[in-house]
Amino acid sequence: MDYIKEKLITIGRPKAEIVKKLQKEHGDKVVQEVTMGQVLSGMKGVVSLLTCTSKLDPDEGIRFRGYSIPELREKLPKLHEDGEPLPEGLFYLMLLGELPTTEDVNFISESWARRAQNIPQHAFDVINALPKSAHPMIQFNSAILAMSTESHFRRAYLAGADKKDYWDPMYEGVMDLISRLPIIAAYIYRRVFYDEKHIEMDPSLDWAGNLAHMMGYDSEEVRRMMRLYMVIHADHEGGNVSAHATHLVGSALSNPYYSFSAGMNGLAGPLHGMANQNVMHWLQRLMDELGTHDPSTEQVREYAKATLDSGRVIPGYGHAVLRKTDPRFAVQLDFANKYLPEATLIKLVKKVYDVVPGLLEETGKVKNPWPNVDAISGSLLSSYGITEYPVYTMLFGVSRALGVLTQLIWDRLYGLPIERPKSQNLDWFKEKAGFN
Ligand code: NMX
Ligand code: MLT
Repeated sequence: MDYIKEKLITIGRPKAEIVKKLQKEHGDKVVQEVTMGQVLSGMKGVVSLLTCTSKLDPDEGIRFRGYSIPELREKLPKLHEDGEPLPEGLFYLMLLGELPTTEDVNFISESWARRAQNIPQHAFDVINALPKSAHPMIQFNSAILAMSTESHFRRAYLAGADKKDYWDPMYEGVMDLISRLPIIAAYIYRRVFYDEKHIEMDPSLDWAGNLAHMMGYDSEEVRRMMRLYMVIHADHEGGNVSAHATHLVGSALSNPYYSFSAGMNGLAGPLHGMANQNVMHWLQRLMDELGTHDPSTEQVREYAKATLDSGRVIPGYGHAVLRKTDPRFAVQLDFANKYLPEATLIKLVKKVYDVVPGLLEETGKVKNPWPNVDAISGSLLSSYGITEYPVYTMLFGVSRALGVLTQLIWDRLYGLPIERPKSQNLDWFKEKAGFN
């Protein structure tokens, strides 16, 4: 057993005991009152999930095991003094709840590079069977499902593994799956946009650096940006659509490939991860319609207003939980101000930031008028030469695997049961409201 697994089980067993004790001895404690409004507006604010990897505060934003994004940038191991933290370190932190050393990060990096070697050929065959015009998320998800033939978890379950040991094959599957996602994503990218001229992985590189390399970007600048992108998209507590869907499907003891695939189907929705692509279409259309890359603030305001007047959302703005500017937006803006102060798209993003919150506030209904992570991420990628918008959500997905799959290991460590909330029909709600 590798030392990460040993640590995990040492930390995990007592916590699993606590969960059992809470269920058994405190099962009748009332957690909160739930209103009809909450149920009918997407269960907002209803505490119904146990998640340990990260926690979201409406004003402050995300904390991973207690650490904010600026703290992670300071404390997680990096390859270079002025670089960005390695996602391997964030994975370690989310899994074990403690900051990793450089040796821990190297161990994970090497383990992922080794595990990445064994992708079954049929995963690539499945991708190749799809038309190149199929959205990268379709290709990505098909490959994820195809790789489930390799599931350790499924094999262990069929072999009659003890329930308390489920976390172990889950860990193995999660490590395999995470290690392979950059290869799959880069393969799809090069297939669709670079005439199938694929680039081999370089096992000496880190996980995010390798993704940039296999996509065809070998400068240290792009690798640095990719490390940041992979860290900030990794997790957003348990209730977001991709995390919740992964967790829900996992609760049926579906293997990590099935579970993550469910999460990725959710991420592909325009109100969730696909918003990063839609922001770029929205900005592109703005520039095309106005015939300039440098519109005036007034022109941006009119364009945004026309979007709202036609009953559409402004992508990249608003959030189901956040009530302030997303710190993931802020950190990308900082990064862009430092490394890309003259980039046209970043200047445009700033103009949009100047006018859209005010317009959304004027609608009187938008709960959070501030930008979310997607308002700038595509412009950052594009400014570094990764201009193919349809791959942006897939890159989000590669990163999101770190958080949601770590939580899946913990779900099995905790021994969480199948999830099955209660539903009611409209008459029941009418009766509750006292309708005749
Ligand atoms: N532009 C226009 N209208 C909006 C926006 C926006 N950006 N955000 C919210 N609204 C509307 C929303 O459609 C709803 O309208 P109605 O009552 O007519 O149905 C009203 O404001 C109230 O919605 P909220 O309670 O503020 O937001 P909710 O929690 O329902 O939805 C989002 C949250 C994120 C889905 C929503 O803000 C949105 O659609 N944003 C644009 C898409 C986006 O950027 N998604 C990415 C989120 C982050 N991620 O990566 O997942
Ligand atoms: C996310 O990163 O998952 C999004 O910001 C959506 C959410 O948290 O609901």
